Amino acid sequence: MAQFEEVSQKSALHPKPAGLVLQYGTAGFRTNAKNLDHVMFRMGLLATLRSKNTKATIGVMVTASHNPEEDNGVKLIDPMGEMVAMVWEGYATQLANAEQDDLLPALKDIIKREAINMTQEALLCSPPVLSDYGLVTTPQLHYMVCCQNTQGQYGEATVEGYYRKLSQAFIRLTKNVPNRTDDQKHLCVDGANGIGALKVREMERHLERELQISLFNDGSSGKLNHQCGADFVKVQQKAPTGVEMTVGERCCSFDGDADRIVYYYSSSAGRFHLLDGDKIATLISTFLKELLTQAGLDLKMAVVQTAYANGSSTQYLENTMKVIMKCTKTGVKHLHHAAQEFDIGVYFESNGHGTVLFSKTAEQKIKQLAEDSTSSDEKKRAALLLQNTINVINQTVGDSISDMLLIEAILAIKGMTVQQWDAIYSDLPNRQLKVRVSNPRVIDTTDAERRAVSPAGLQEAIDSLVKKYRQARSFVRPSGTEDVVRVYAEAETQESADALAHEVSLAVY
Ligand code: 16G
Ligand code: ZN
Repeated sequence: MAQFEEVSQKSALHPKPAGLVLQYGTAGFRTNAKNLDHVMFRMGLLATLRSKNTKATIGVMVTASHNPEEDNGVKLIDPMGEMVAMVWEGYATQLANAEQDDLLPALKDIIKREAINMTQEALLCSPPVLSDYGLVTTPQLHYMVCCQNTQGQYGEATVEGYYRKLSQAFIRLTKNVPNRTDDQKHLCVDGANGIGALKVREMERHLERELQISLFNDGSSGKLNHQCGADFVKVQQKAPTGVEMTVGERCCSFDGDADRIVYYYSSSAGRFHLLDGDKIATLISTFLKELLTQAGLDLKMAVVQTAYANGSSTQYLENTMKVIMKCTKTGVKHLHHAAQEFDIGVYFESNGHGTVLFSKTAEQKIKQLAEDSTSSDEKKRAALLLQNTINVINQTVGDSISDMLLIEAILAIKGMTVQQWDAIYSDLPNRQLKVRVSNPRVIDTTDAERRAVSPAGLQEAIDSLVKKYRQARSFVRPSGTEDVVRVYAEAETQESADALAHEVSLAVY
């Protein structure tokens, strides 16, 4: 067929570097930008096939998220705004690694396996190609793909539509909160010198001064993700450079493509306080649980975390808040799928990636109650708050801007300071290390990455090290984005957590 010949000719213009082998990892392909030309071309092909296969619009996001500036990445977004289905990740790896002569057979193999009708029209939306949305954040693209495929039911499939939907909900949530001071309306944002900086400025114009942002690391001078951004703050447990923090002031950091957020402040003693994804999940689930009780709605809510969740957060949510807790493997797709099992699924990774999912039933029950003229004022108020909460949330994926608006609204409604939020529970001191070994994948894990099943003897070694410390826990897992093994340890004191992490990393060699 002529179309295959054309693919072959065009592909020769985007040659694969000899010997290069890449993998569609936890969140797509990600490596030095100079090695990605052939991958970008081939992901265009794969996205076309996926679109024909699903008869829906597919998203192609070009970003390296929180990686250094010289890196780039690409990932595909499925029709409902979700990460592309697992079996297609395998196809992506296959296509990316095919030598020029093997490309057509690889394409034909996918077409055959998925029984794709090649006469079916393909629809794509992506920043730099085809239906071109220009520069947008990762979650904005997820949102627009979902809107496009639900005929606008989820919202209008434009960036403006996104701003309008989220800002209206935020204003409804906050406008009638009495006595909000200027301090409460003010927030410092570290844009990681990424796209989120540009977009949060655009969003701010829609917020009618209900939120006033001091924006730092806005991309005008600093380097992307360099000494700043959510990943830097979380891993280093310190403030980003470029942010002028005053004591006690609420600050947050986005990552490079604005799908993660962490909050922090510094105390008068100069101590840095981090409020990560676990604290965010706690704040949001507590708020939702209170509203469900007030509304008298019997909906099943769960919080989904990963092995990295601080032990104190799990303990607090499970034992004090009596919330259903789930633990999954690292990577948004795993948390997202687990959260879909409930009426309301709150999911967050400690690194600040997360959102809330509402089932159709939950949304309907909330809507019914909000419109029911016979229900009490208290119930109605709770139902309206829940409705606006749903609209401020980007349910397709974790979203720095949307999460920020939700958190700001909750703090406003509850009249809570960042210090009060922080005091809900105290984090157990913890340490993360990475270990370079010749083949990280010899480590195989089970129980949502909390236990190692191979190599033999490793888990027993970890168990006996953990026993030496109080309130201790540790696990190891191969990274899905770097060629390293990650080690996590937590314990009663920072010294113990540091020592345990160090000892476990020695056991990995
Ligand atoms: C990717 C994942 C993130 C995960 C991280 C783990 C998405 C969108 N992003 O950034 O959720 O926490 O990888 O990296 O899924 P690691 O495997 O190197 O520890
Ligand atoms: Zn990201």
